[in-house]
This record gives sequence, C-alpha cells and structure tokens, in this order.
Amino acid sequence: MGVLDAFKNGLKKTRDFWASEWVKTVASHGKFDDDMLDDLEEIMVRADCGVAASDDIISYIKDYIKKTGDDSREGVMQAVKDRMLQILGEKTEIDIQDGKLNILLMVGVNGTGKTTTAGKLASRYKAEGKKVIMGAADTFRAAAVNQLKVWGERTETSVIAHEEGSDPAAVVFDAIHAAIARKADILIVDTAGRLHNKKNLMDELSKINRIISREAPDANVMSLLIIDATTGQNAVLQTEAFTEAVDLDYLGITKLDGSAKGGVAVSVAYTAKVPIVLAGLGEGVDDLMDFDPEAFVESLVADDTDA
Ligand SMILES: Nc1nc2c(ncn2[C@@H]2O[C@H](COP(=O)(O)OP(=O)(O)OP(=O)(O)O)[C@@H](O)[C@H]2O)c(=O)[nH]1
Ligand SMILES: [Mg+2]
Repeated sequence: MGVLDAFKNGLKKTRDFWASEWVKTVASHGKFDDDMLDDLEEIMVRADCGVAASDDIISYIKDYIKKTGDDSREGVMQAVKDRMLQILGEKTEIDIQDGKLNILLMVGVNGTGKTTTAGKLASRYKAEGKKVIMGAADTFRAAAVNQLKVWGERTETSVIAHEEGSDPAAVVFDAIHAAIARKADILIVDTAGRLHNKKNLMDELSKINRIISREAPDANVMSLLIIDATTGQNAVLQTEAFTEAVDLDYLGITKLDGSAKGGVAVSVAYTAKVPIVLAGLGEGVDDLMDFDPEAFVESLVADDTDA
C-alpha cells in the first residue's frame, strides 16, 4: 500500500466526518461567504484542529479570497490544505545515524502507545537490517515489562528487563552495556507513563539521561514524545507539559485511526517546537508510518464523500 492510501485508510473516521459535514455545509450555503467560513471553522474545531489553528486557517482563506478574488470551492479547499501544510512543516524523519549507537527514549503519559510504538519501530528497523535492542525501563508494573517482551518475541528483538519495581535507570544502564557489547545500532527505551506528578517524571527522566550521557557519551540520543490522537486537546496539553519538562526531539502521534479527532495533529503542530515524525494508524506491527504532512492533509481534508 502506498503512503497516501495508508493515511487515507488510517484517517478514515476523521475523513468521513469531514467529508459529510463539508458536503452539508456546501449544500446549505452554496457560496463562500462569512457564514460558510464560520461553518468550515466549526468543522475544523470539531475534527480537533484546535481553535487557534482553525482561526489561523480561516484568516488565511479570507486573505486568499481578498487577494485572488477566488472564492470557489476548489480554491478555498486548496487554501485550507496549503495553510495546514505550512503549519505542519516539512516532512522530518527520525535521524538514525550509521556507525554509532542510536538511543530512542519513548516518553509520554499513560496509555498513549509508547510500548506499541517501540515494538513497531523495532520491527521497522530490523527490516532495514539494523541491530535493535529494547530496554524495559517502565518497571512500574510487571505487565508493562511483559508487554514489551511480547513485542520482543514478535519482532525477534532482545529485551533487557529487570523485575517489577526496580530502578528504571539501572535497566537503562544494563541495556546500554548490552547494546554496546552486541554492537547494536539502535536501543529503544520504553519508559513509564504512570508518574504521579511532573517532578517525579522529570526526576526519573533526568536520571535516565544522566546514565545515558555517562555510559554512552557518543550515542545519538533522541527523545520521542508519544501522544494519543483520541485524547484530542489533551494531547496538546501533554505536549506543552513535556516540552517544559524534557528535552524533546520528536513527536509521535498514535491512534489516528481510532476516532474522528485526527485533526489534532494540526493543533499540536501549531504550538509544538519539535516535528511530528510518526503516525500510528492501527494496532498492528505494520501500522506505523513516518508522518507525511502532504499525505496527512490530503487524507484529512476531504470535500467529497467518495474522494
Ligand atoms: N488503534 C490504535 N491503537 C493503538 C495505536 N497505538 C497503540 N494502540 C493501542 O493503545 C493501547 C495502549 O498502548 P500501549 O503501547 O500499551 O501504551 P503505553 O503508552 O505503553 O501505555 P502505558 O505503558 O500503560 O503507559 C494498546 O491497546 C495498543 O494496542 C494506534 O496507532 N492505533
Ligand atoms: Mg507501556
């Protein structure tokens, strides 16, 4: 399946919502006046694009119509897409460097899809011929360690784990030394989302980071915040909170398939300081794509139910 089809399938719920609302709007107004733009803004907000980004897109359209005199349906939809693309920015991929250890720290609140995404990434990198190890630094629950081990078996990736309740930084220490000894290309570290407050979270992640810089000073270390699209505007708040607490490099947005809230990627990108690099489009091992702004926008902004 091509990239565009994968995004179209994954974003089907948001796309169907958008298309049916859009058709209703067009049918009830017919021409692009302020009422119609208000309705378009409401569709965007309901698809979770966020008020600020939706406002911005509407202003962009108004300018476009003023400048060009083009208030046609095609022109306006293209203006929506153009502005969304500007907000989402250039396509960015996780920067895996050859000839050194790459360490990917998976962070994010409870249940967003960190462990699943770690497993999917292991599978992807192995398919590219990389040597991958995973570290089970979510030691809060035995089930969390087991879940990562299941992904390890499924993707034939070694998982370094300690007992439930042990020190996550000690797991990271062992995982780094295993990765160095086995000449791994990539170490994926799954962390806990279950920390009761921001201070705990910061303390734990900074301890992990201290261990990494001490034990693997030459490694290419990247932190990836995983957010869950189905949580809508909460995902935006989480991105803001983690940006304050952690030195983030990338965002991964999961469960884009799970609701009609796929527009949340636009809302997050509007304020985020780091790029969205991954899109989770289902629960299966292959349902992970590099976030592709063009495919995303084409899939989201449907102006026809059978498009
Ligand atoms: N539909 C869908 N489900 C997903 C996706 N990514 C993860 N999930 C599901 O979301 C649920 C939570 O995923 P986990 O990977 O356990 O999340 P986590 O962040 O590790 O959770 P904690 O370890 O509890 O903090 C699981 O049932 C996953 O199968 C996705 O892209 N689409
Ligand atoms: Mg987990």
